[in-house]
Amino acid sequence: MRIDVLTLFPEFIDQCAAFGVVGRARERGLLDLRGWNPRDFAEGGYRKIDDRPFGGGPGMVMMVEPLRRCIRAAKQDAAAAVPVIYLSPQGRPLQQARVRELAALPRVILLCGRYEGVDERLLAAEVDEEISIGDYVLSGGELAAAVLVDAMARLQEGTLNDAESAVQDSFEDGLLDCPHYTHPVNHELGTVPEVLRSGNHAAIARWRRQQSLGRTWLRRPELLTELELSRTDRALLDEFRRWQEHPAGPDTD
Ligand code: 4HQ
Repeated sequence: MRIDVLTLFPEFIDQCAAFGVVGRARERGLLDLRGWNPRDFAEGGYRKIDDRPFGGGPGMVMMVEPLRRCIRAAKQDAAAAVPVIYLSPQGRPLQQARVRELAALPRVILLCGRYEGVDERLLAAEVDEEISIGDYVLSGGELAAAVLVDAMARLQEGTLNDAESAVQDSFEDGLLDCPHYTHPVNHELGTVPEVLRSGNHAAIARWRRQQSLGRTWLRRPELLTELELSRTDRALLDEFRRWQEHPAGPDTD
């Protein structure tokens, strides 16, 4: 997959793929990440890319033309249409389902705004989709773009090892992940649940599924309303809820 990122700070984007899973995707040739600086497409000695907002008010607005030329350059050798995505709090909140769809595309262009944002005419004419990474304010779109690059890169076929397989992740089945433990078994902060050391793979799978269901119910109940739980899942969740109400078990009340 090729991702072109338009930003006043292209070095920021280079850092995205410098290490870890995203770095590995790039090393393996599964990710082609390119930075473009709209300032390189600005005119005049000052190479001005922003100006004051009409109507007054604080801050600056990124101008149409440098961005338009930059988008044109990034699209230049594209075989087919490349979607342009603008990162902004006004966008659709990012979810794993959309990450999966975008990660399956051959190319995307990510547009990062700074200051108060981008002239609305550029957004209307050139942007296909606005995405938000959450209801908070960043000082620029770069961190949001980095989030999207990371989430798409790790889904590129051949990026994750078997051990890192994406199928078990939070959200892949609409549920939060289960708890994880490693050595030592006994620690002053607690003991590893017996079932995980039992070697009983069916019991382990059942426990993990139950923990995923239970945590989703406790922490993100709205996620459960979007799922059609199977009879088995409903039984697991009911049992979890009963434990939640009577932690020491039904015998001791
Ligand atoms: N910004 N999700 C304002 C964000 C943001 C977000 C990016 C700040 C765009 C102009 N982007 N600039 N939240 O806060 O994506």
